[in-house]
Amino acid sequence: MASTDPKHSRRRLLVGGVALAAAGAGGALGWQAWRSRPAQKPRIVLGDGVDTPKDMAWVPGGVFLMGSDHKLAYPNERPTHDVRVAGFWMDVAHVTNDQFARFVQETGYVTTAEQKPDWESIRVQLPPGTPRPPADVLVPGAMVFVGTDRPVRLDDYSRWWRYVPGADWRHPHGPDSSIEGKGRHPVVQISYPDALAYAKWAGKRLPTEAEWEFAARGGLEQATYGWGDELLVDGARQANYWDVSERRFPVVSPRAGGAVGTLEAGTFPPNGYGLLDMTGNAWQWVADWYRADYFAQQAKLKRHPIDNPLGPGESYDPSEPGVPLNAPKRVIRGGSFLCNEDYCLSYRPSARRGSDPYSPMSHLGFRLVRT
Ligand SMILES: [Cu+2]
Repeated sequence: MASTDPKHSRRRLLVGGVALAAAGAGGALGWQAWRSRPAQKPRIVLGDGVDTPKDMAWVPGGVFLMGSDHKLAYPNERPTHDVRVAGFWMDVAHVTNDQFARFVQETGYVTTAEQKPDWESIRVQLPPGTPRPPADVLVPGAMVFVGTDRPVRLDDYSRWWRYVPGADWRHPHGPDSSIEGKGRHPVVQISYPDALAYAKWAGKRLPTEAEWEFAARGGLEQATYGWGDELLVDGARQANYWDVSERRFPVVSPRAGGAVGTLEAGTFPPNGYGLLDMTGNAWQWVADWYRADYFAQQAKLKRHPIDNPLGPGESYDPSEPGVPLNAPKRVIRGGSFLCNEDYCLSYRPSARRGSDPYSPMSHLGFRLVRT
């Protein structure tokens, strides 16, 4: 991409700057998401790569209302409760294909998707007593969003998700796909252990769920979206999600517009802390175990705000029939290019889901923090 591309120069300004006043940057570049709440306008502070970490933004921490009681909120986001997080640095964008390639080059790391699946990690996600499948079924691969060629009932995601042998981070949609030209896209097909391995190499860590939500809110208390209460800003989309006004989910026929996927970081404006794609584009692993009722438990605690919560001690998810309630799941946040109003409205800062830590997916990546 030419360096004169406005997306690029915008991004360079972002990561090159040390401290951009949000008002100045917003006005000059047309990012005006915070205009409606001037009192909460945070200052964007970006690492300079000298005294402070490169390509990371400072998230100041503080007390905030975690979760949501909004009409769009799912039960697992309820109720709101006071949480305090300490300040931290956070990656401005998802870890990209280029960055992950450097890690693999230096360490020789082999991701979960590239290895023969481990029966033990599969077994715990299945009803007790499920027989071990024949060995030739357990081949390296990953879950790929394949979509449908016509509208379908949205009650069974196996209509649009498939286990594809040979899918991995270099071939996110299967062996015939590639990441050529996608160096600055989020790396996907990353398991939770893959994210941890990268984090160790990079000297960073996954955010806690509370840190992630504090960061995703961009300084806006209880706004519906990361940029405010309205989906569109001056008629423009603010994130990479599935727009049901353009096409039915999950139809990917050529007539409907063909394949969907991740977009390069910087396609949409940053949030109040200078973070890109905190919602939409690709889901992000966070550190915590997932419990659907965790927020309800937290809200019942006597002392608020709750200081730097680290999540529950084990998983609980009643939302997937056939999967044991306590099957291990980690929290994923932010939603993806697939999220939409008709099926899973997860490009909201409070939206949360549990995901099998050993199951890489074509809509799931990560970003890291440092304290
Ligand atoms: Cu979704």
